[in-house]
Amino acid sequence: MTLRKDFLWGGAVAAHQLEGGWNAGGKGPSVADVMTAGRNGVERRITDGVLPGENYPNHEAIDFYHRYKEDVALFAELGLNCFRTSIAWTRIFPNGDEAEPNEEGLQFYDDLFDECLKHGIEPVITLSHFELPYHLVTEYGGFRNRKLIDFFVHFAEVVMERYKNKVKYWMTFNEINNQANFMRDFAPFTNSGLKFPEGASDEEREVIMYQAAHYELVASAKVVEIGHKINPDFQIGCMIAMCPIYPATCKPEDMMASTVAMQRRYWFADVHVRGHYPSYLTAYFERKGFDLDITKEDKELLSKGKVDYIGFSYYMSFAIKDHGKVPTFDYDEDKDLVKNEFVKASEWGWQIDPLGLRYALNWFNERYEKPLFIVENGFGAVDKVEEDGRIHDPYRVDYLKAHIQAMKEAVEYDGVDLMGYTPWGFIDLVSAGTGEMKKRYGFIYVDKDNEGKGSLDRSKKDSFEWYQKVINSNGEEL
Ligand code: BGP
Repeated sequence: MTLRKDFLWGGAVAAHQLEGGWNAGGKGPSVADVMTAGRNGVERRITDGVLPGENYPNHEAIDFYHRYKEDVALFAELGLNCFRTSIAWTRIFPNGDEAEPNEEGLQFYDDLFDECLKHGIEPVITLSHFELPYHLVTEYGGFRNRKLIDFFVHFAEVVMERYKNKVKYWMTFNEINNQANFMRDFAPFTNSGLKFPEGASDEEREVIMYQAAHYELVASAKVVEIGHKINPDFQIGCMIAMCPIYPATCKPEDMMASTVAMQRRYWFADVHVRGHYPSYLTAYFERKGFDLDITKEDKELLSKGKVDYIGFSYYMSFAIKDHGKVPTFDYDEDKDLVKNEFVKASEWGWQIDPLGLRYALNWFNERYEKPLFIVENGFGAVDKVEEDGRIHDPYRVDYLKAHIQAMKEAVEYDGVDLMGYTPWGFIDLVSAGTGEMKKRYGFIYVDKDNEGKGSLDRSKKDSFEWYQKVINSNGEEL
């Protein structure tokens, strides 16, 4: 069995990581706009508003906001038939809680989607990709507040109605499950906008996180339901960050630790897909005595708003060892995750494991029997412009080739129903984790360094022609 004839070959980005124009066209500040660049091992910081003299890499990013026409032409030359991006919530609702949308923001995405469609490129849209309006954090405390459900649903309804004839594929919250691993004061990888009270215990943080996650899941379910009414052809998915967690050895305790660790990270998908909380999580809430605001109406909404497909990112796998106690949700991931000696890692310590992608596809397929969509995969590396003025990036091609091979095996041998593949950051952009430009994923080089200097000119890396060939042959030629 080969890949579907209508396989979605694309590339993935997020508005805040490439658009720039952070206050253009009536846009308000998002969480990403008040986040500094991390450098040399220093983590990114979320500041209280935009402070003079600080470096905010997302403000200009790669200036896609002003250059999208030329860029989309390049995407077409690359051969993409789809383009995954997000709609910056703050372009449409600058503060997030307004009743009326900002027409200039809506127009920008109309123009962008028209440009894509003109070139035969289908937009695939994430509604929230780590870019919550900053006002919703300062005024409401982010998604720990139930009011955020209505704000998000209103935003989603406005854009789904507006683009109902231009966009068919949607995803609600990018990597919704990341928040289970970012219960620190610093949370660049979530959509929740949570600030934890100083000195909060682990348990207090957990309660805040579970509550926020619940409101997001309810908001997502509502959007699925409303979206299907707006256009019954809509395909609305969730988006899960998938890093399989293998047992470090075949010791039974390691195996059980792996099972529980997988539950702790991936229960979000259970709710999105099955429309209810899994027993292992309700048992945990009961055991802990967590008093969460989960109403009967919420449960009904969850059961009505099941997703059509599962979108997920895959970059790496982990391994876990037994920690001498009965494995439960409150294990310490930082201590219990161990290096996997069978795989190599990137410069940023991300373990490279192509077979893990086949494993992940099988895990989702066995558990849910739903169409799957790999909406992020890629290799962050430092690129060097060689004397001939080009970037030769065989390391990137090697990584992607091996992953596409594994994905094809999952289709051919395991019968997985796979909709498409959109490698992450196919045009260089600002790294979400570090805020740097030097961690690059692209087939298209953008001339901008870590200090923000450069012409912003675009050029092709060797991987550009390679991916072109892959798409042209529908994955036959790698
Ligand atoms: C995912 C995010 C993306 C992207 C990617 C790579 O978690 O959905 O936004 O940035 O990771 O991460 P980084 O930019 O830190 O290399």
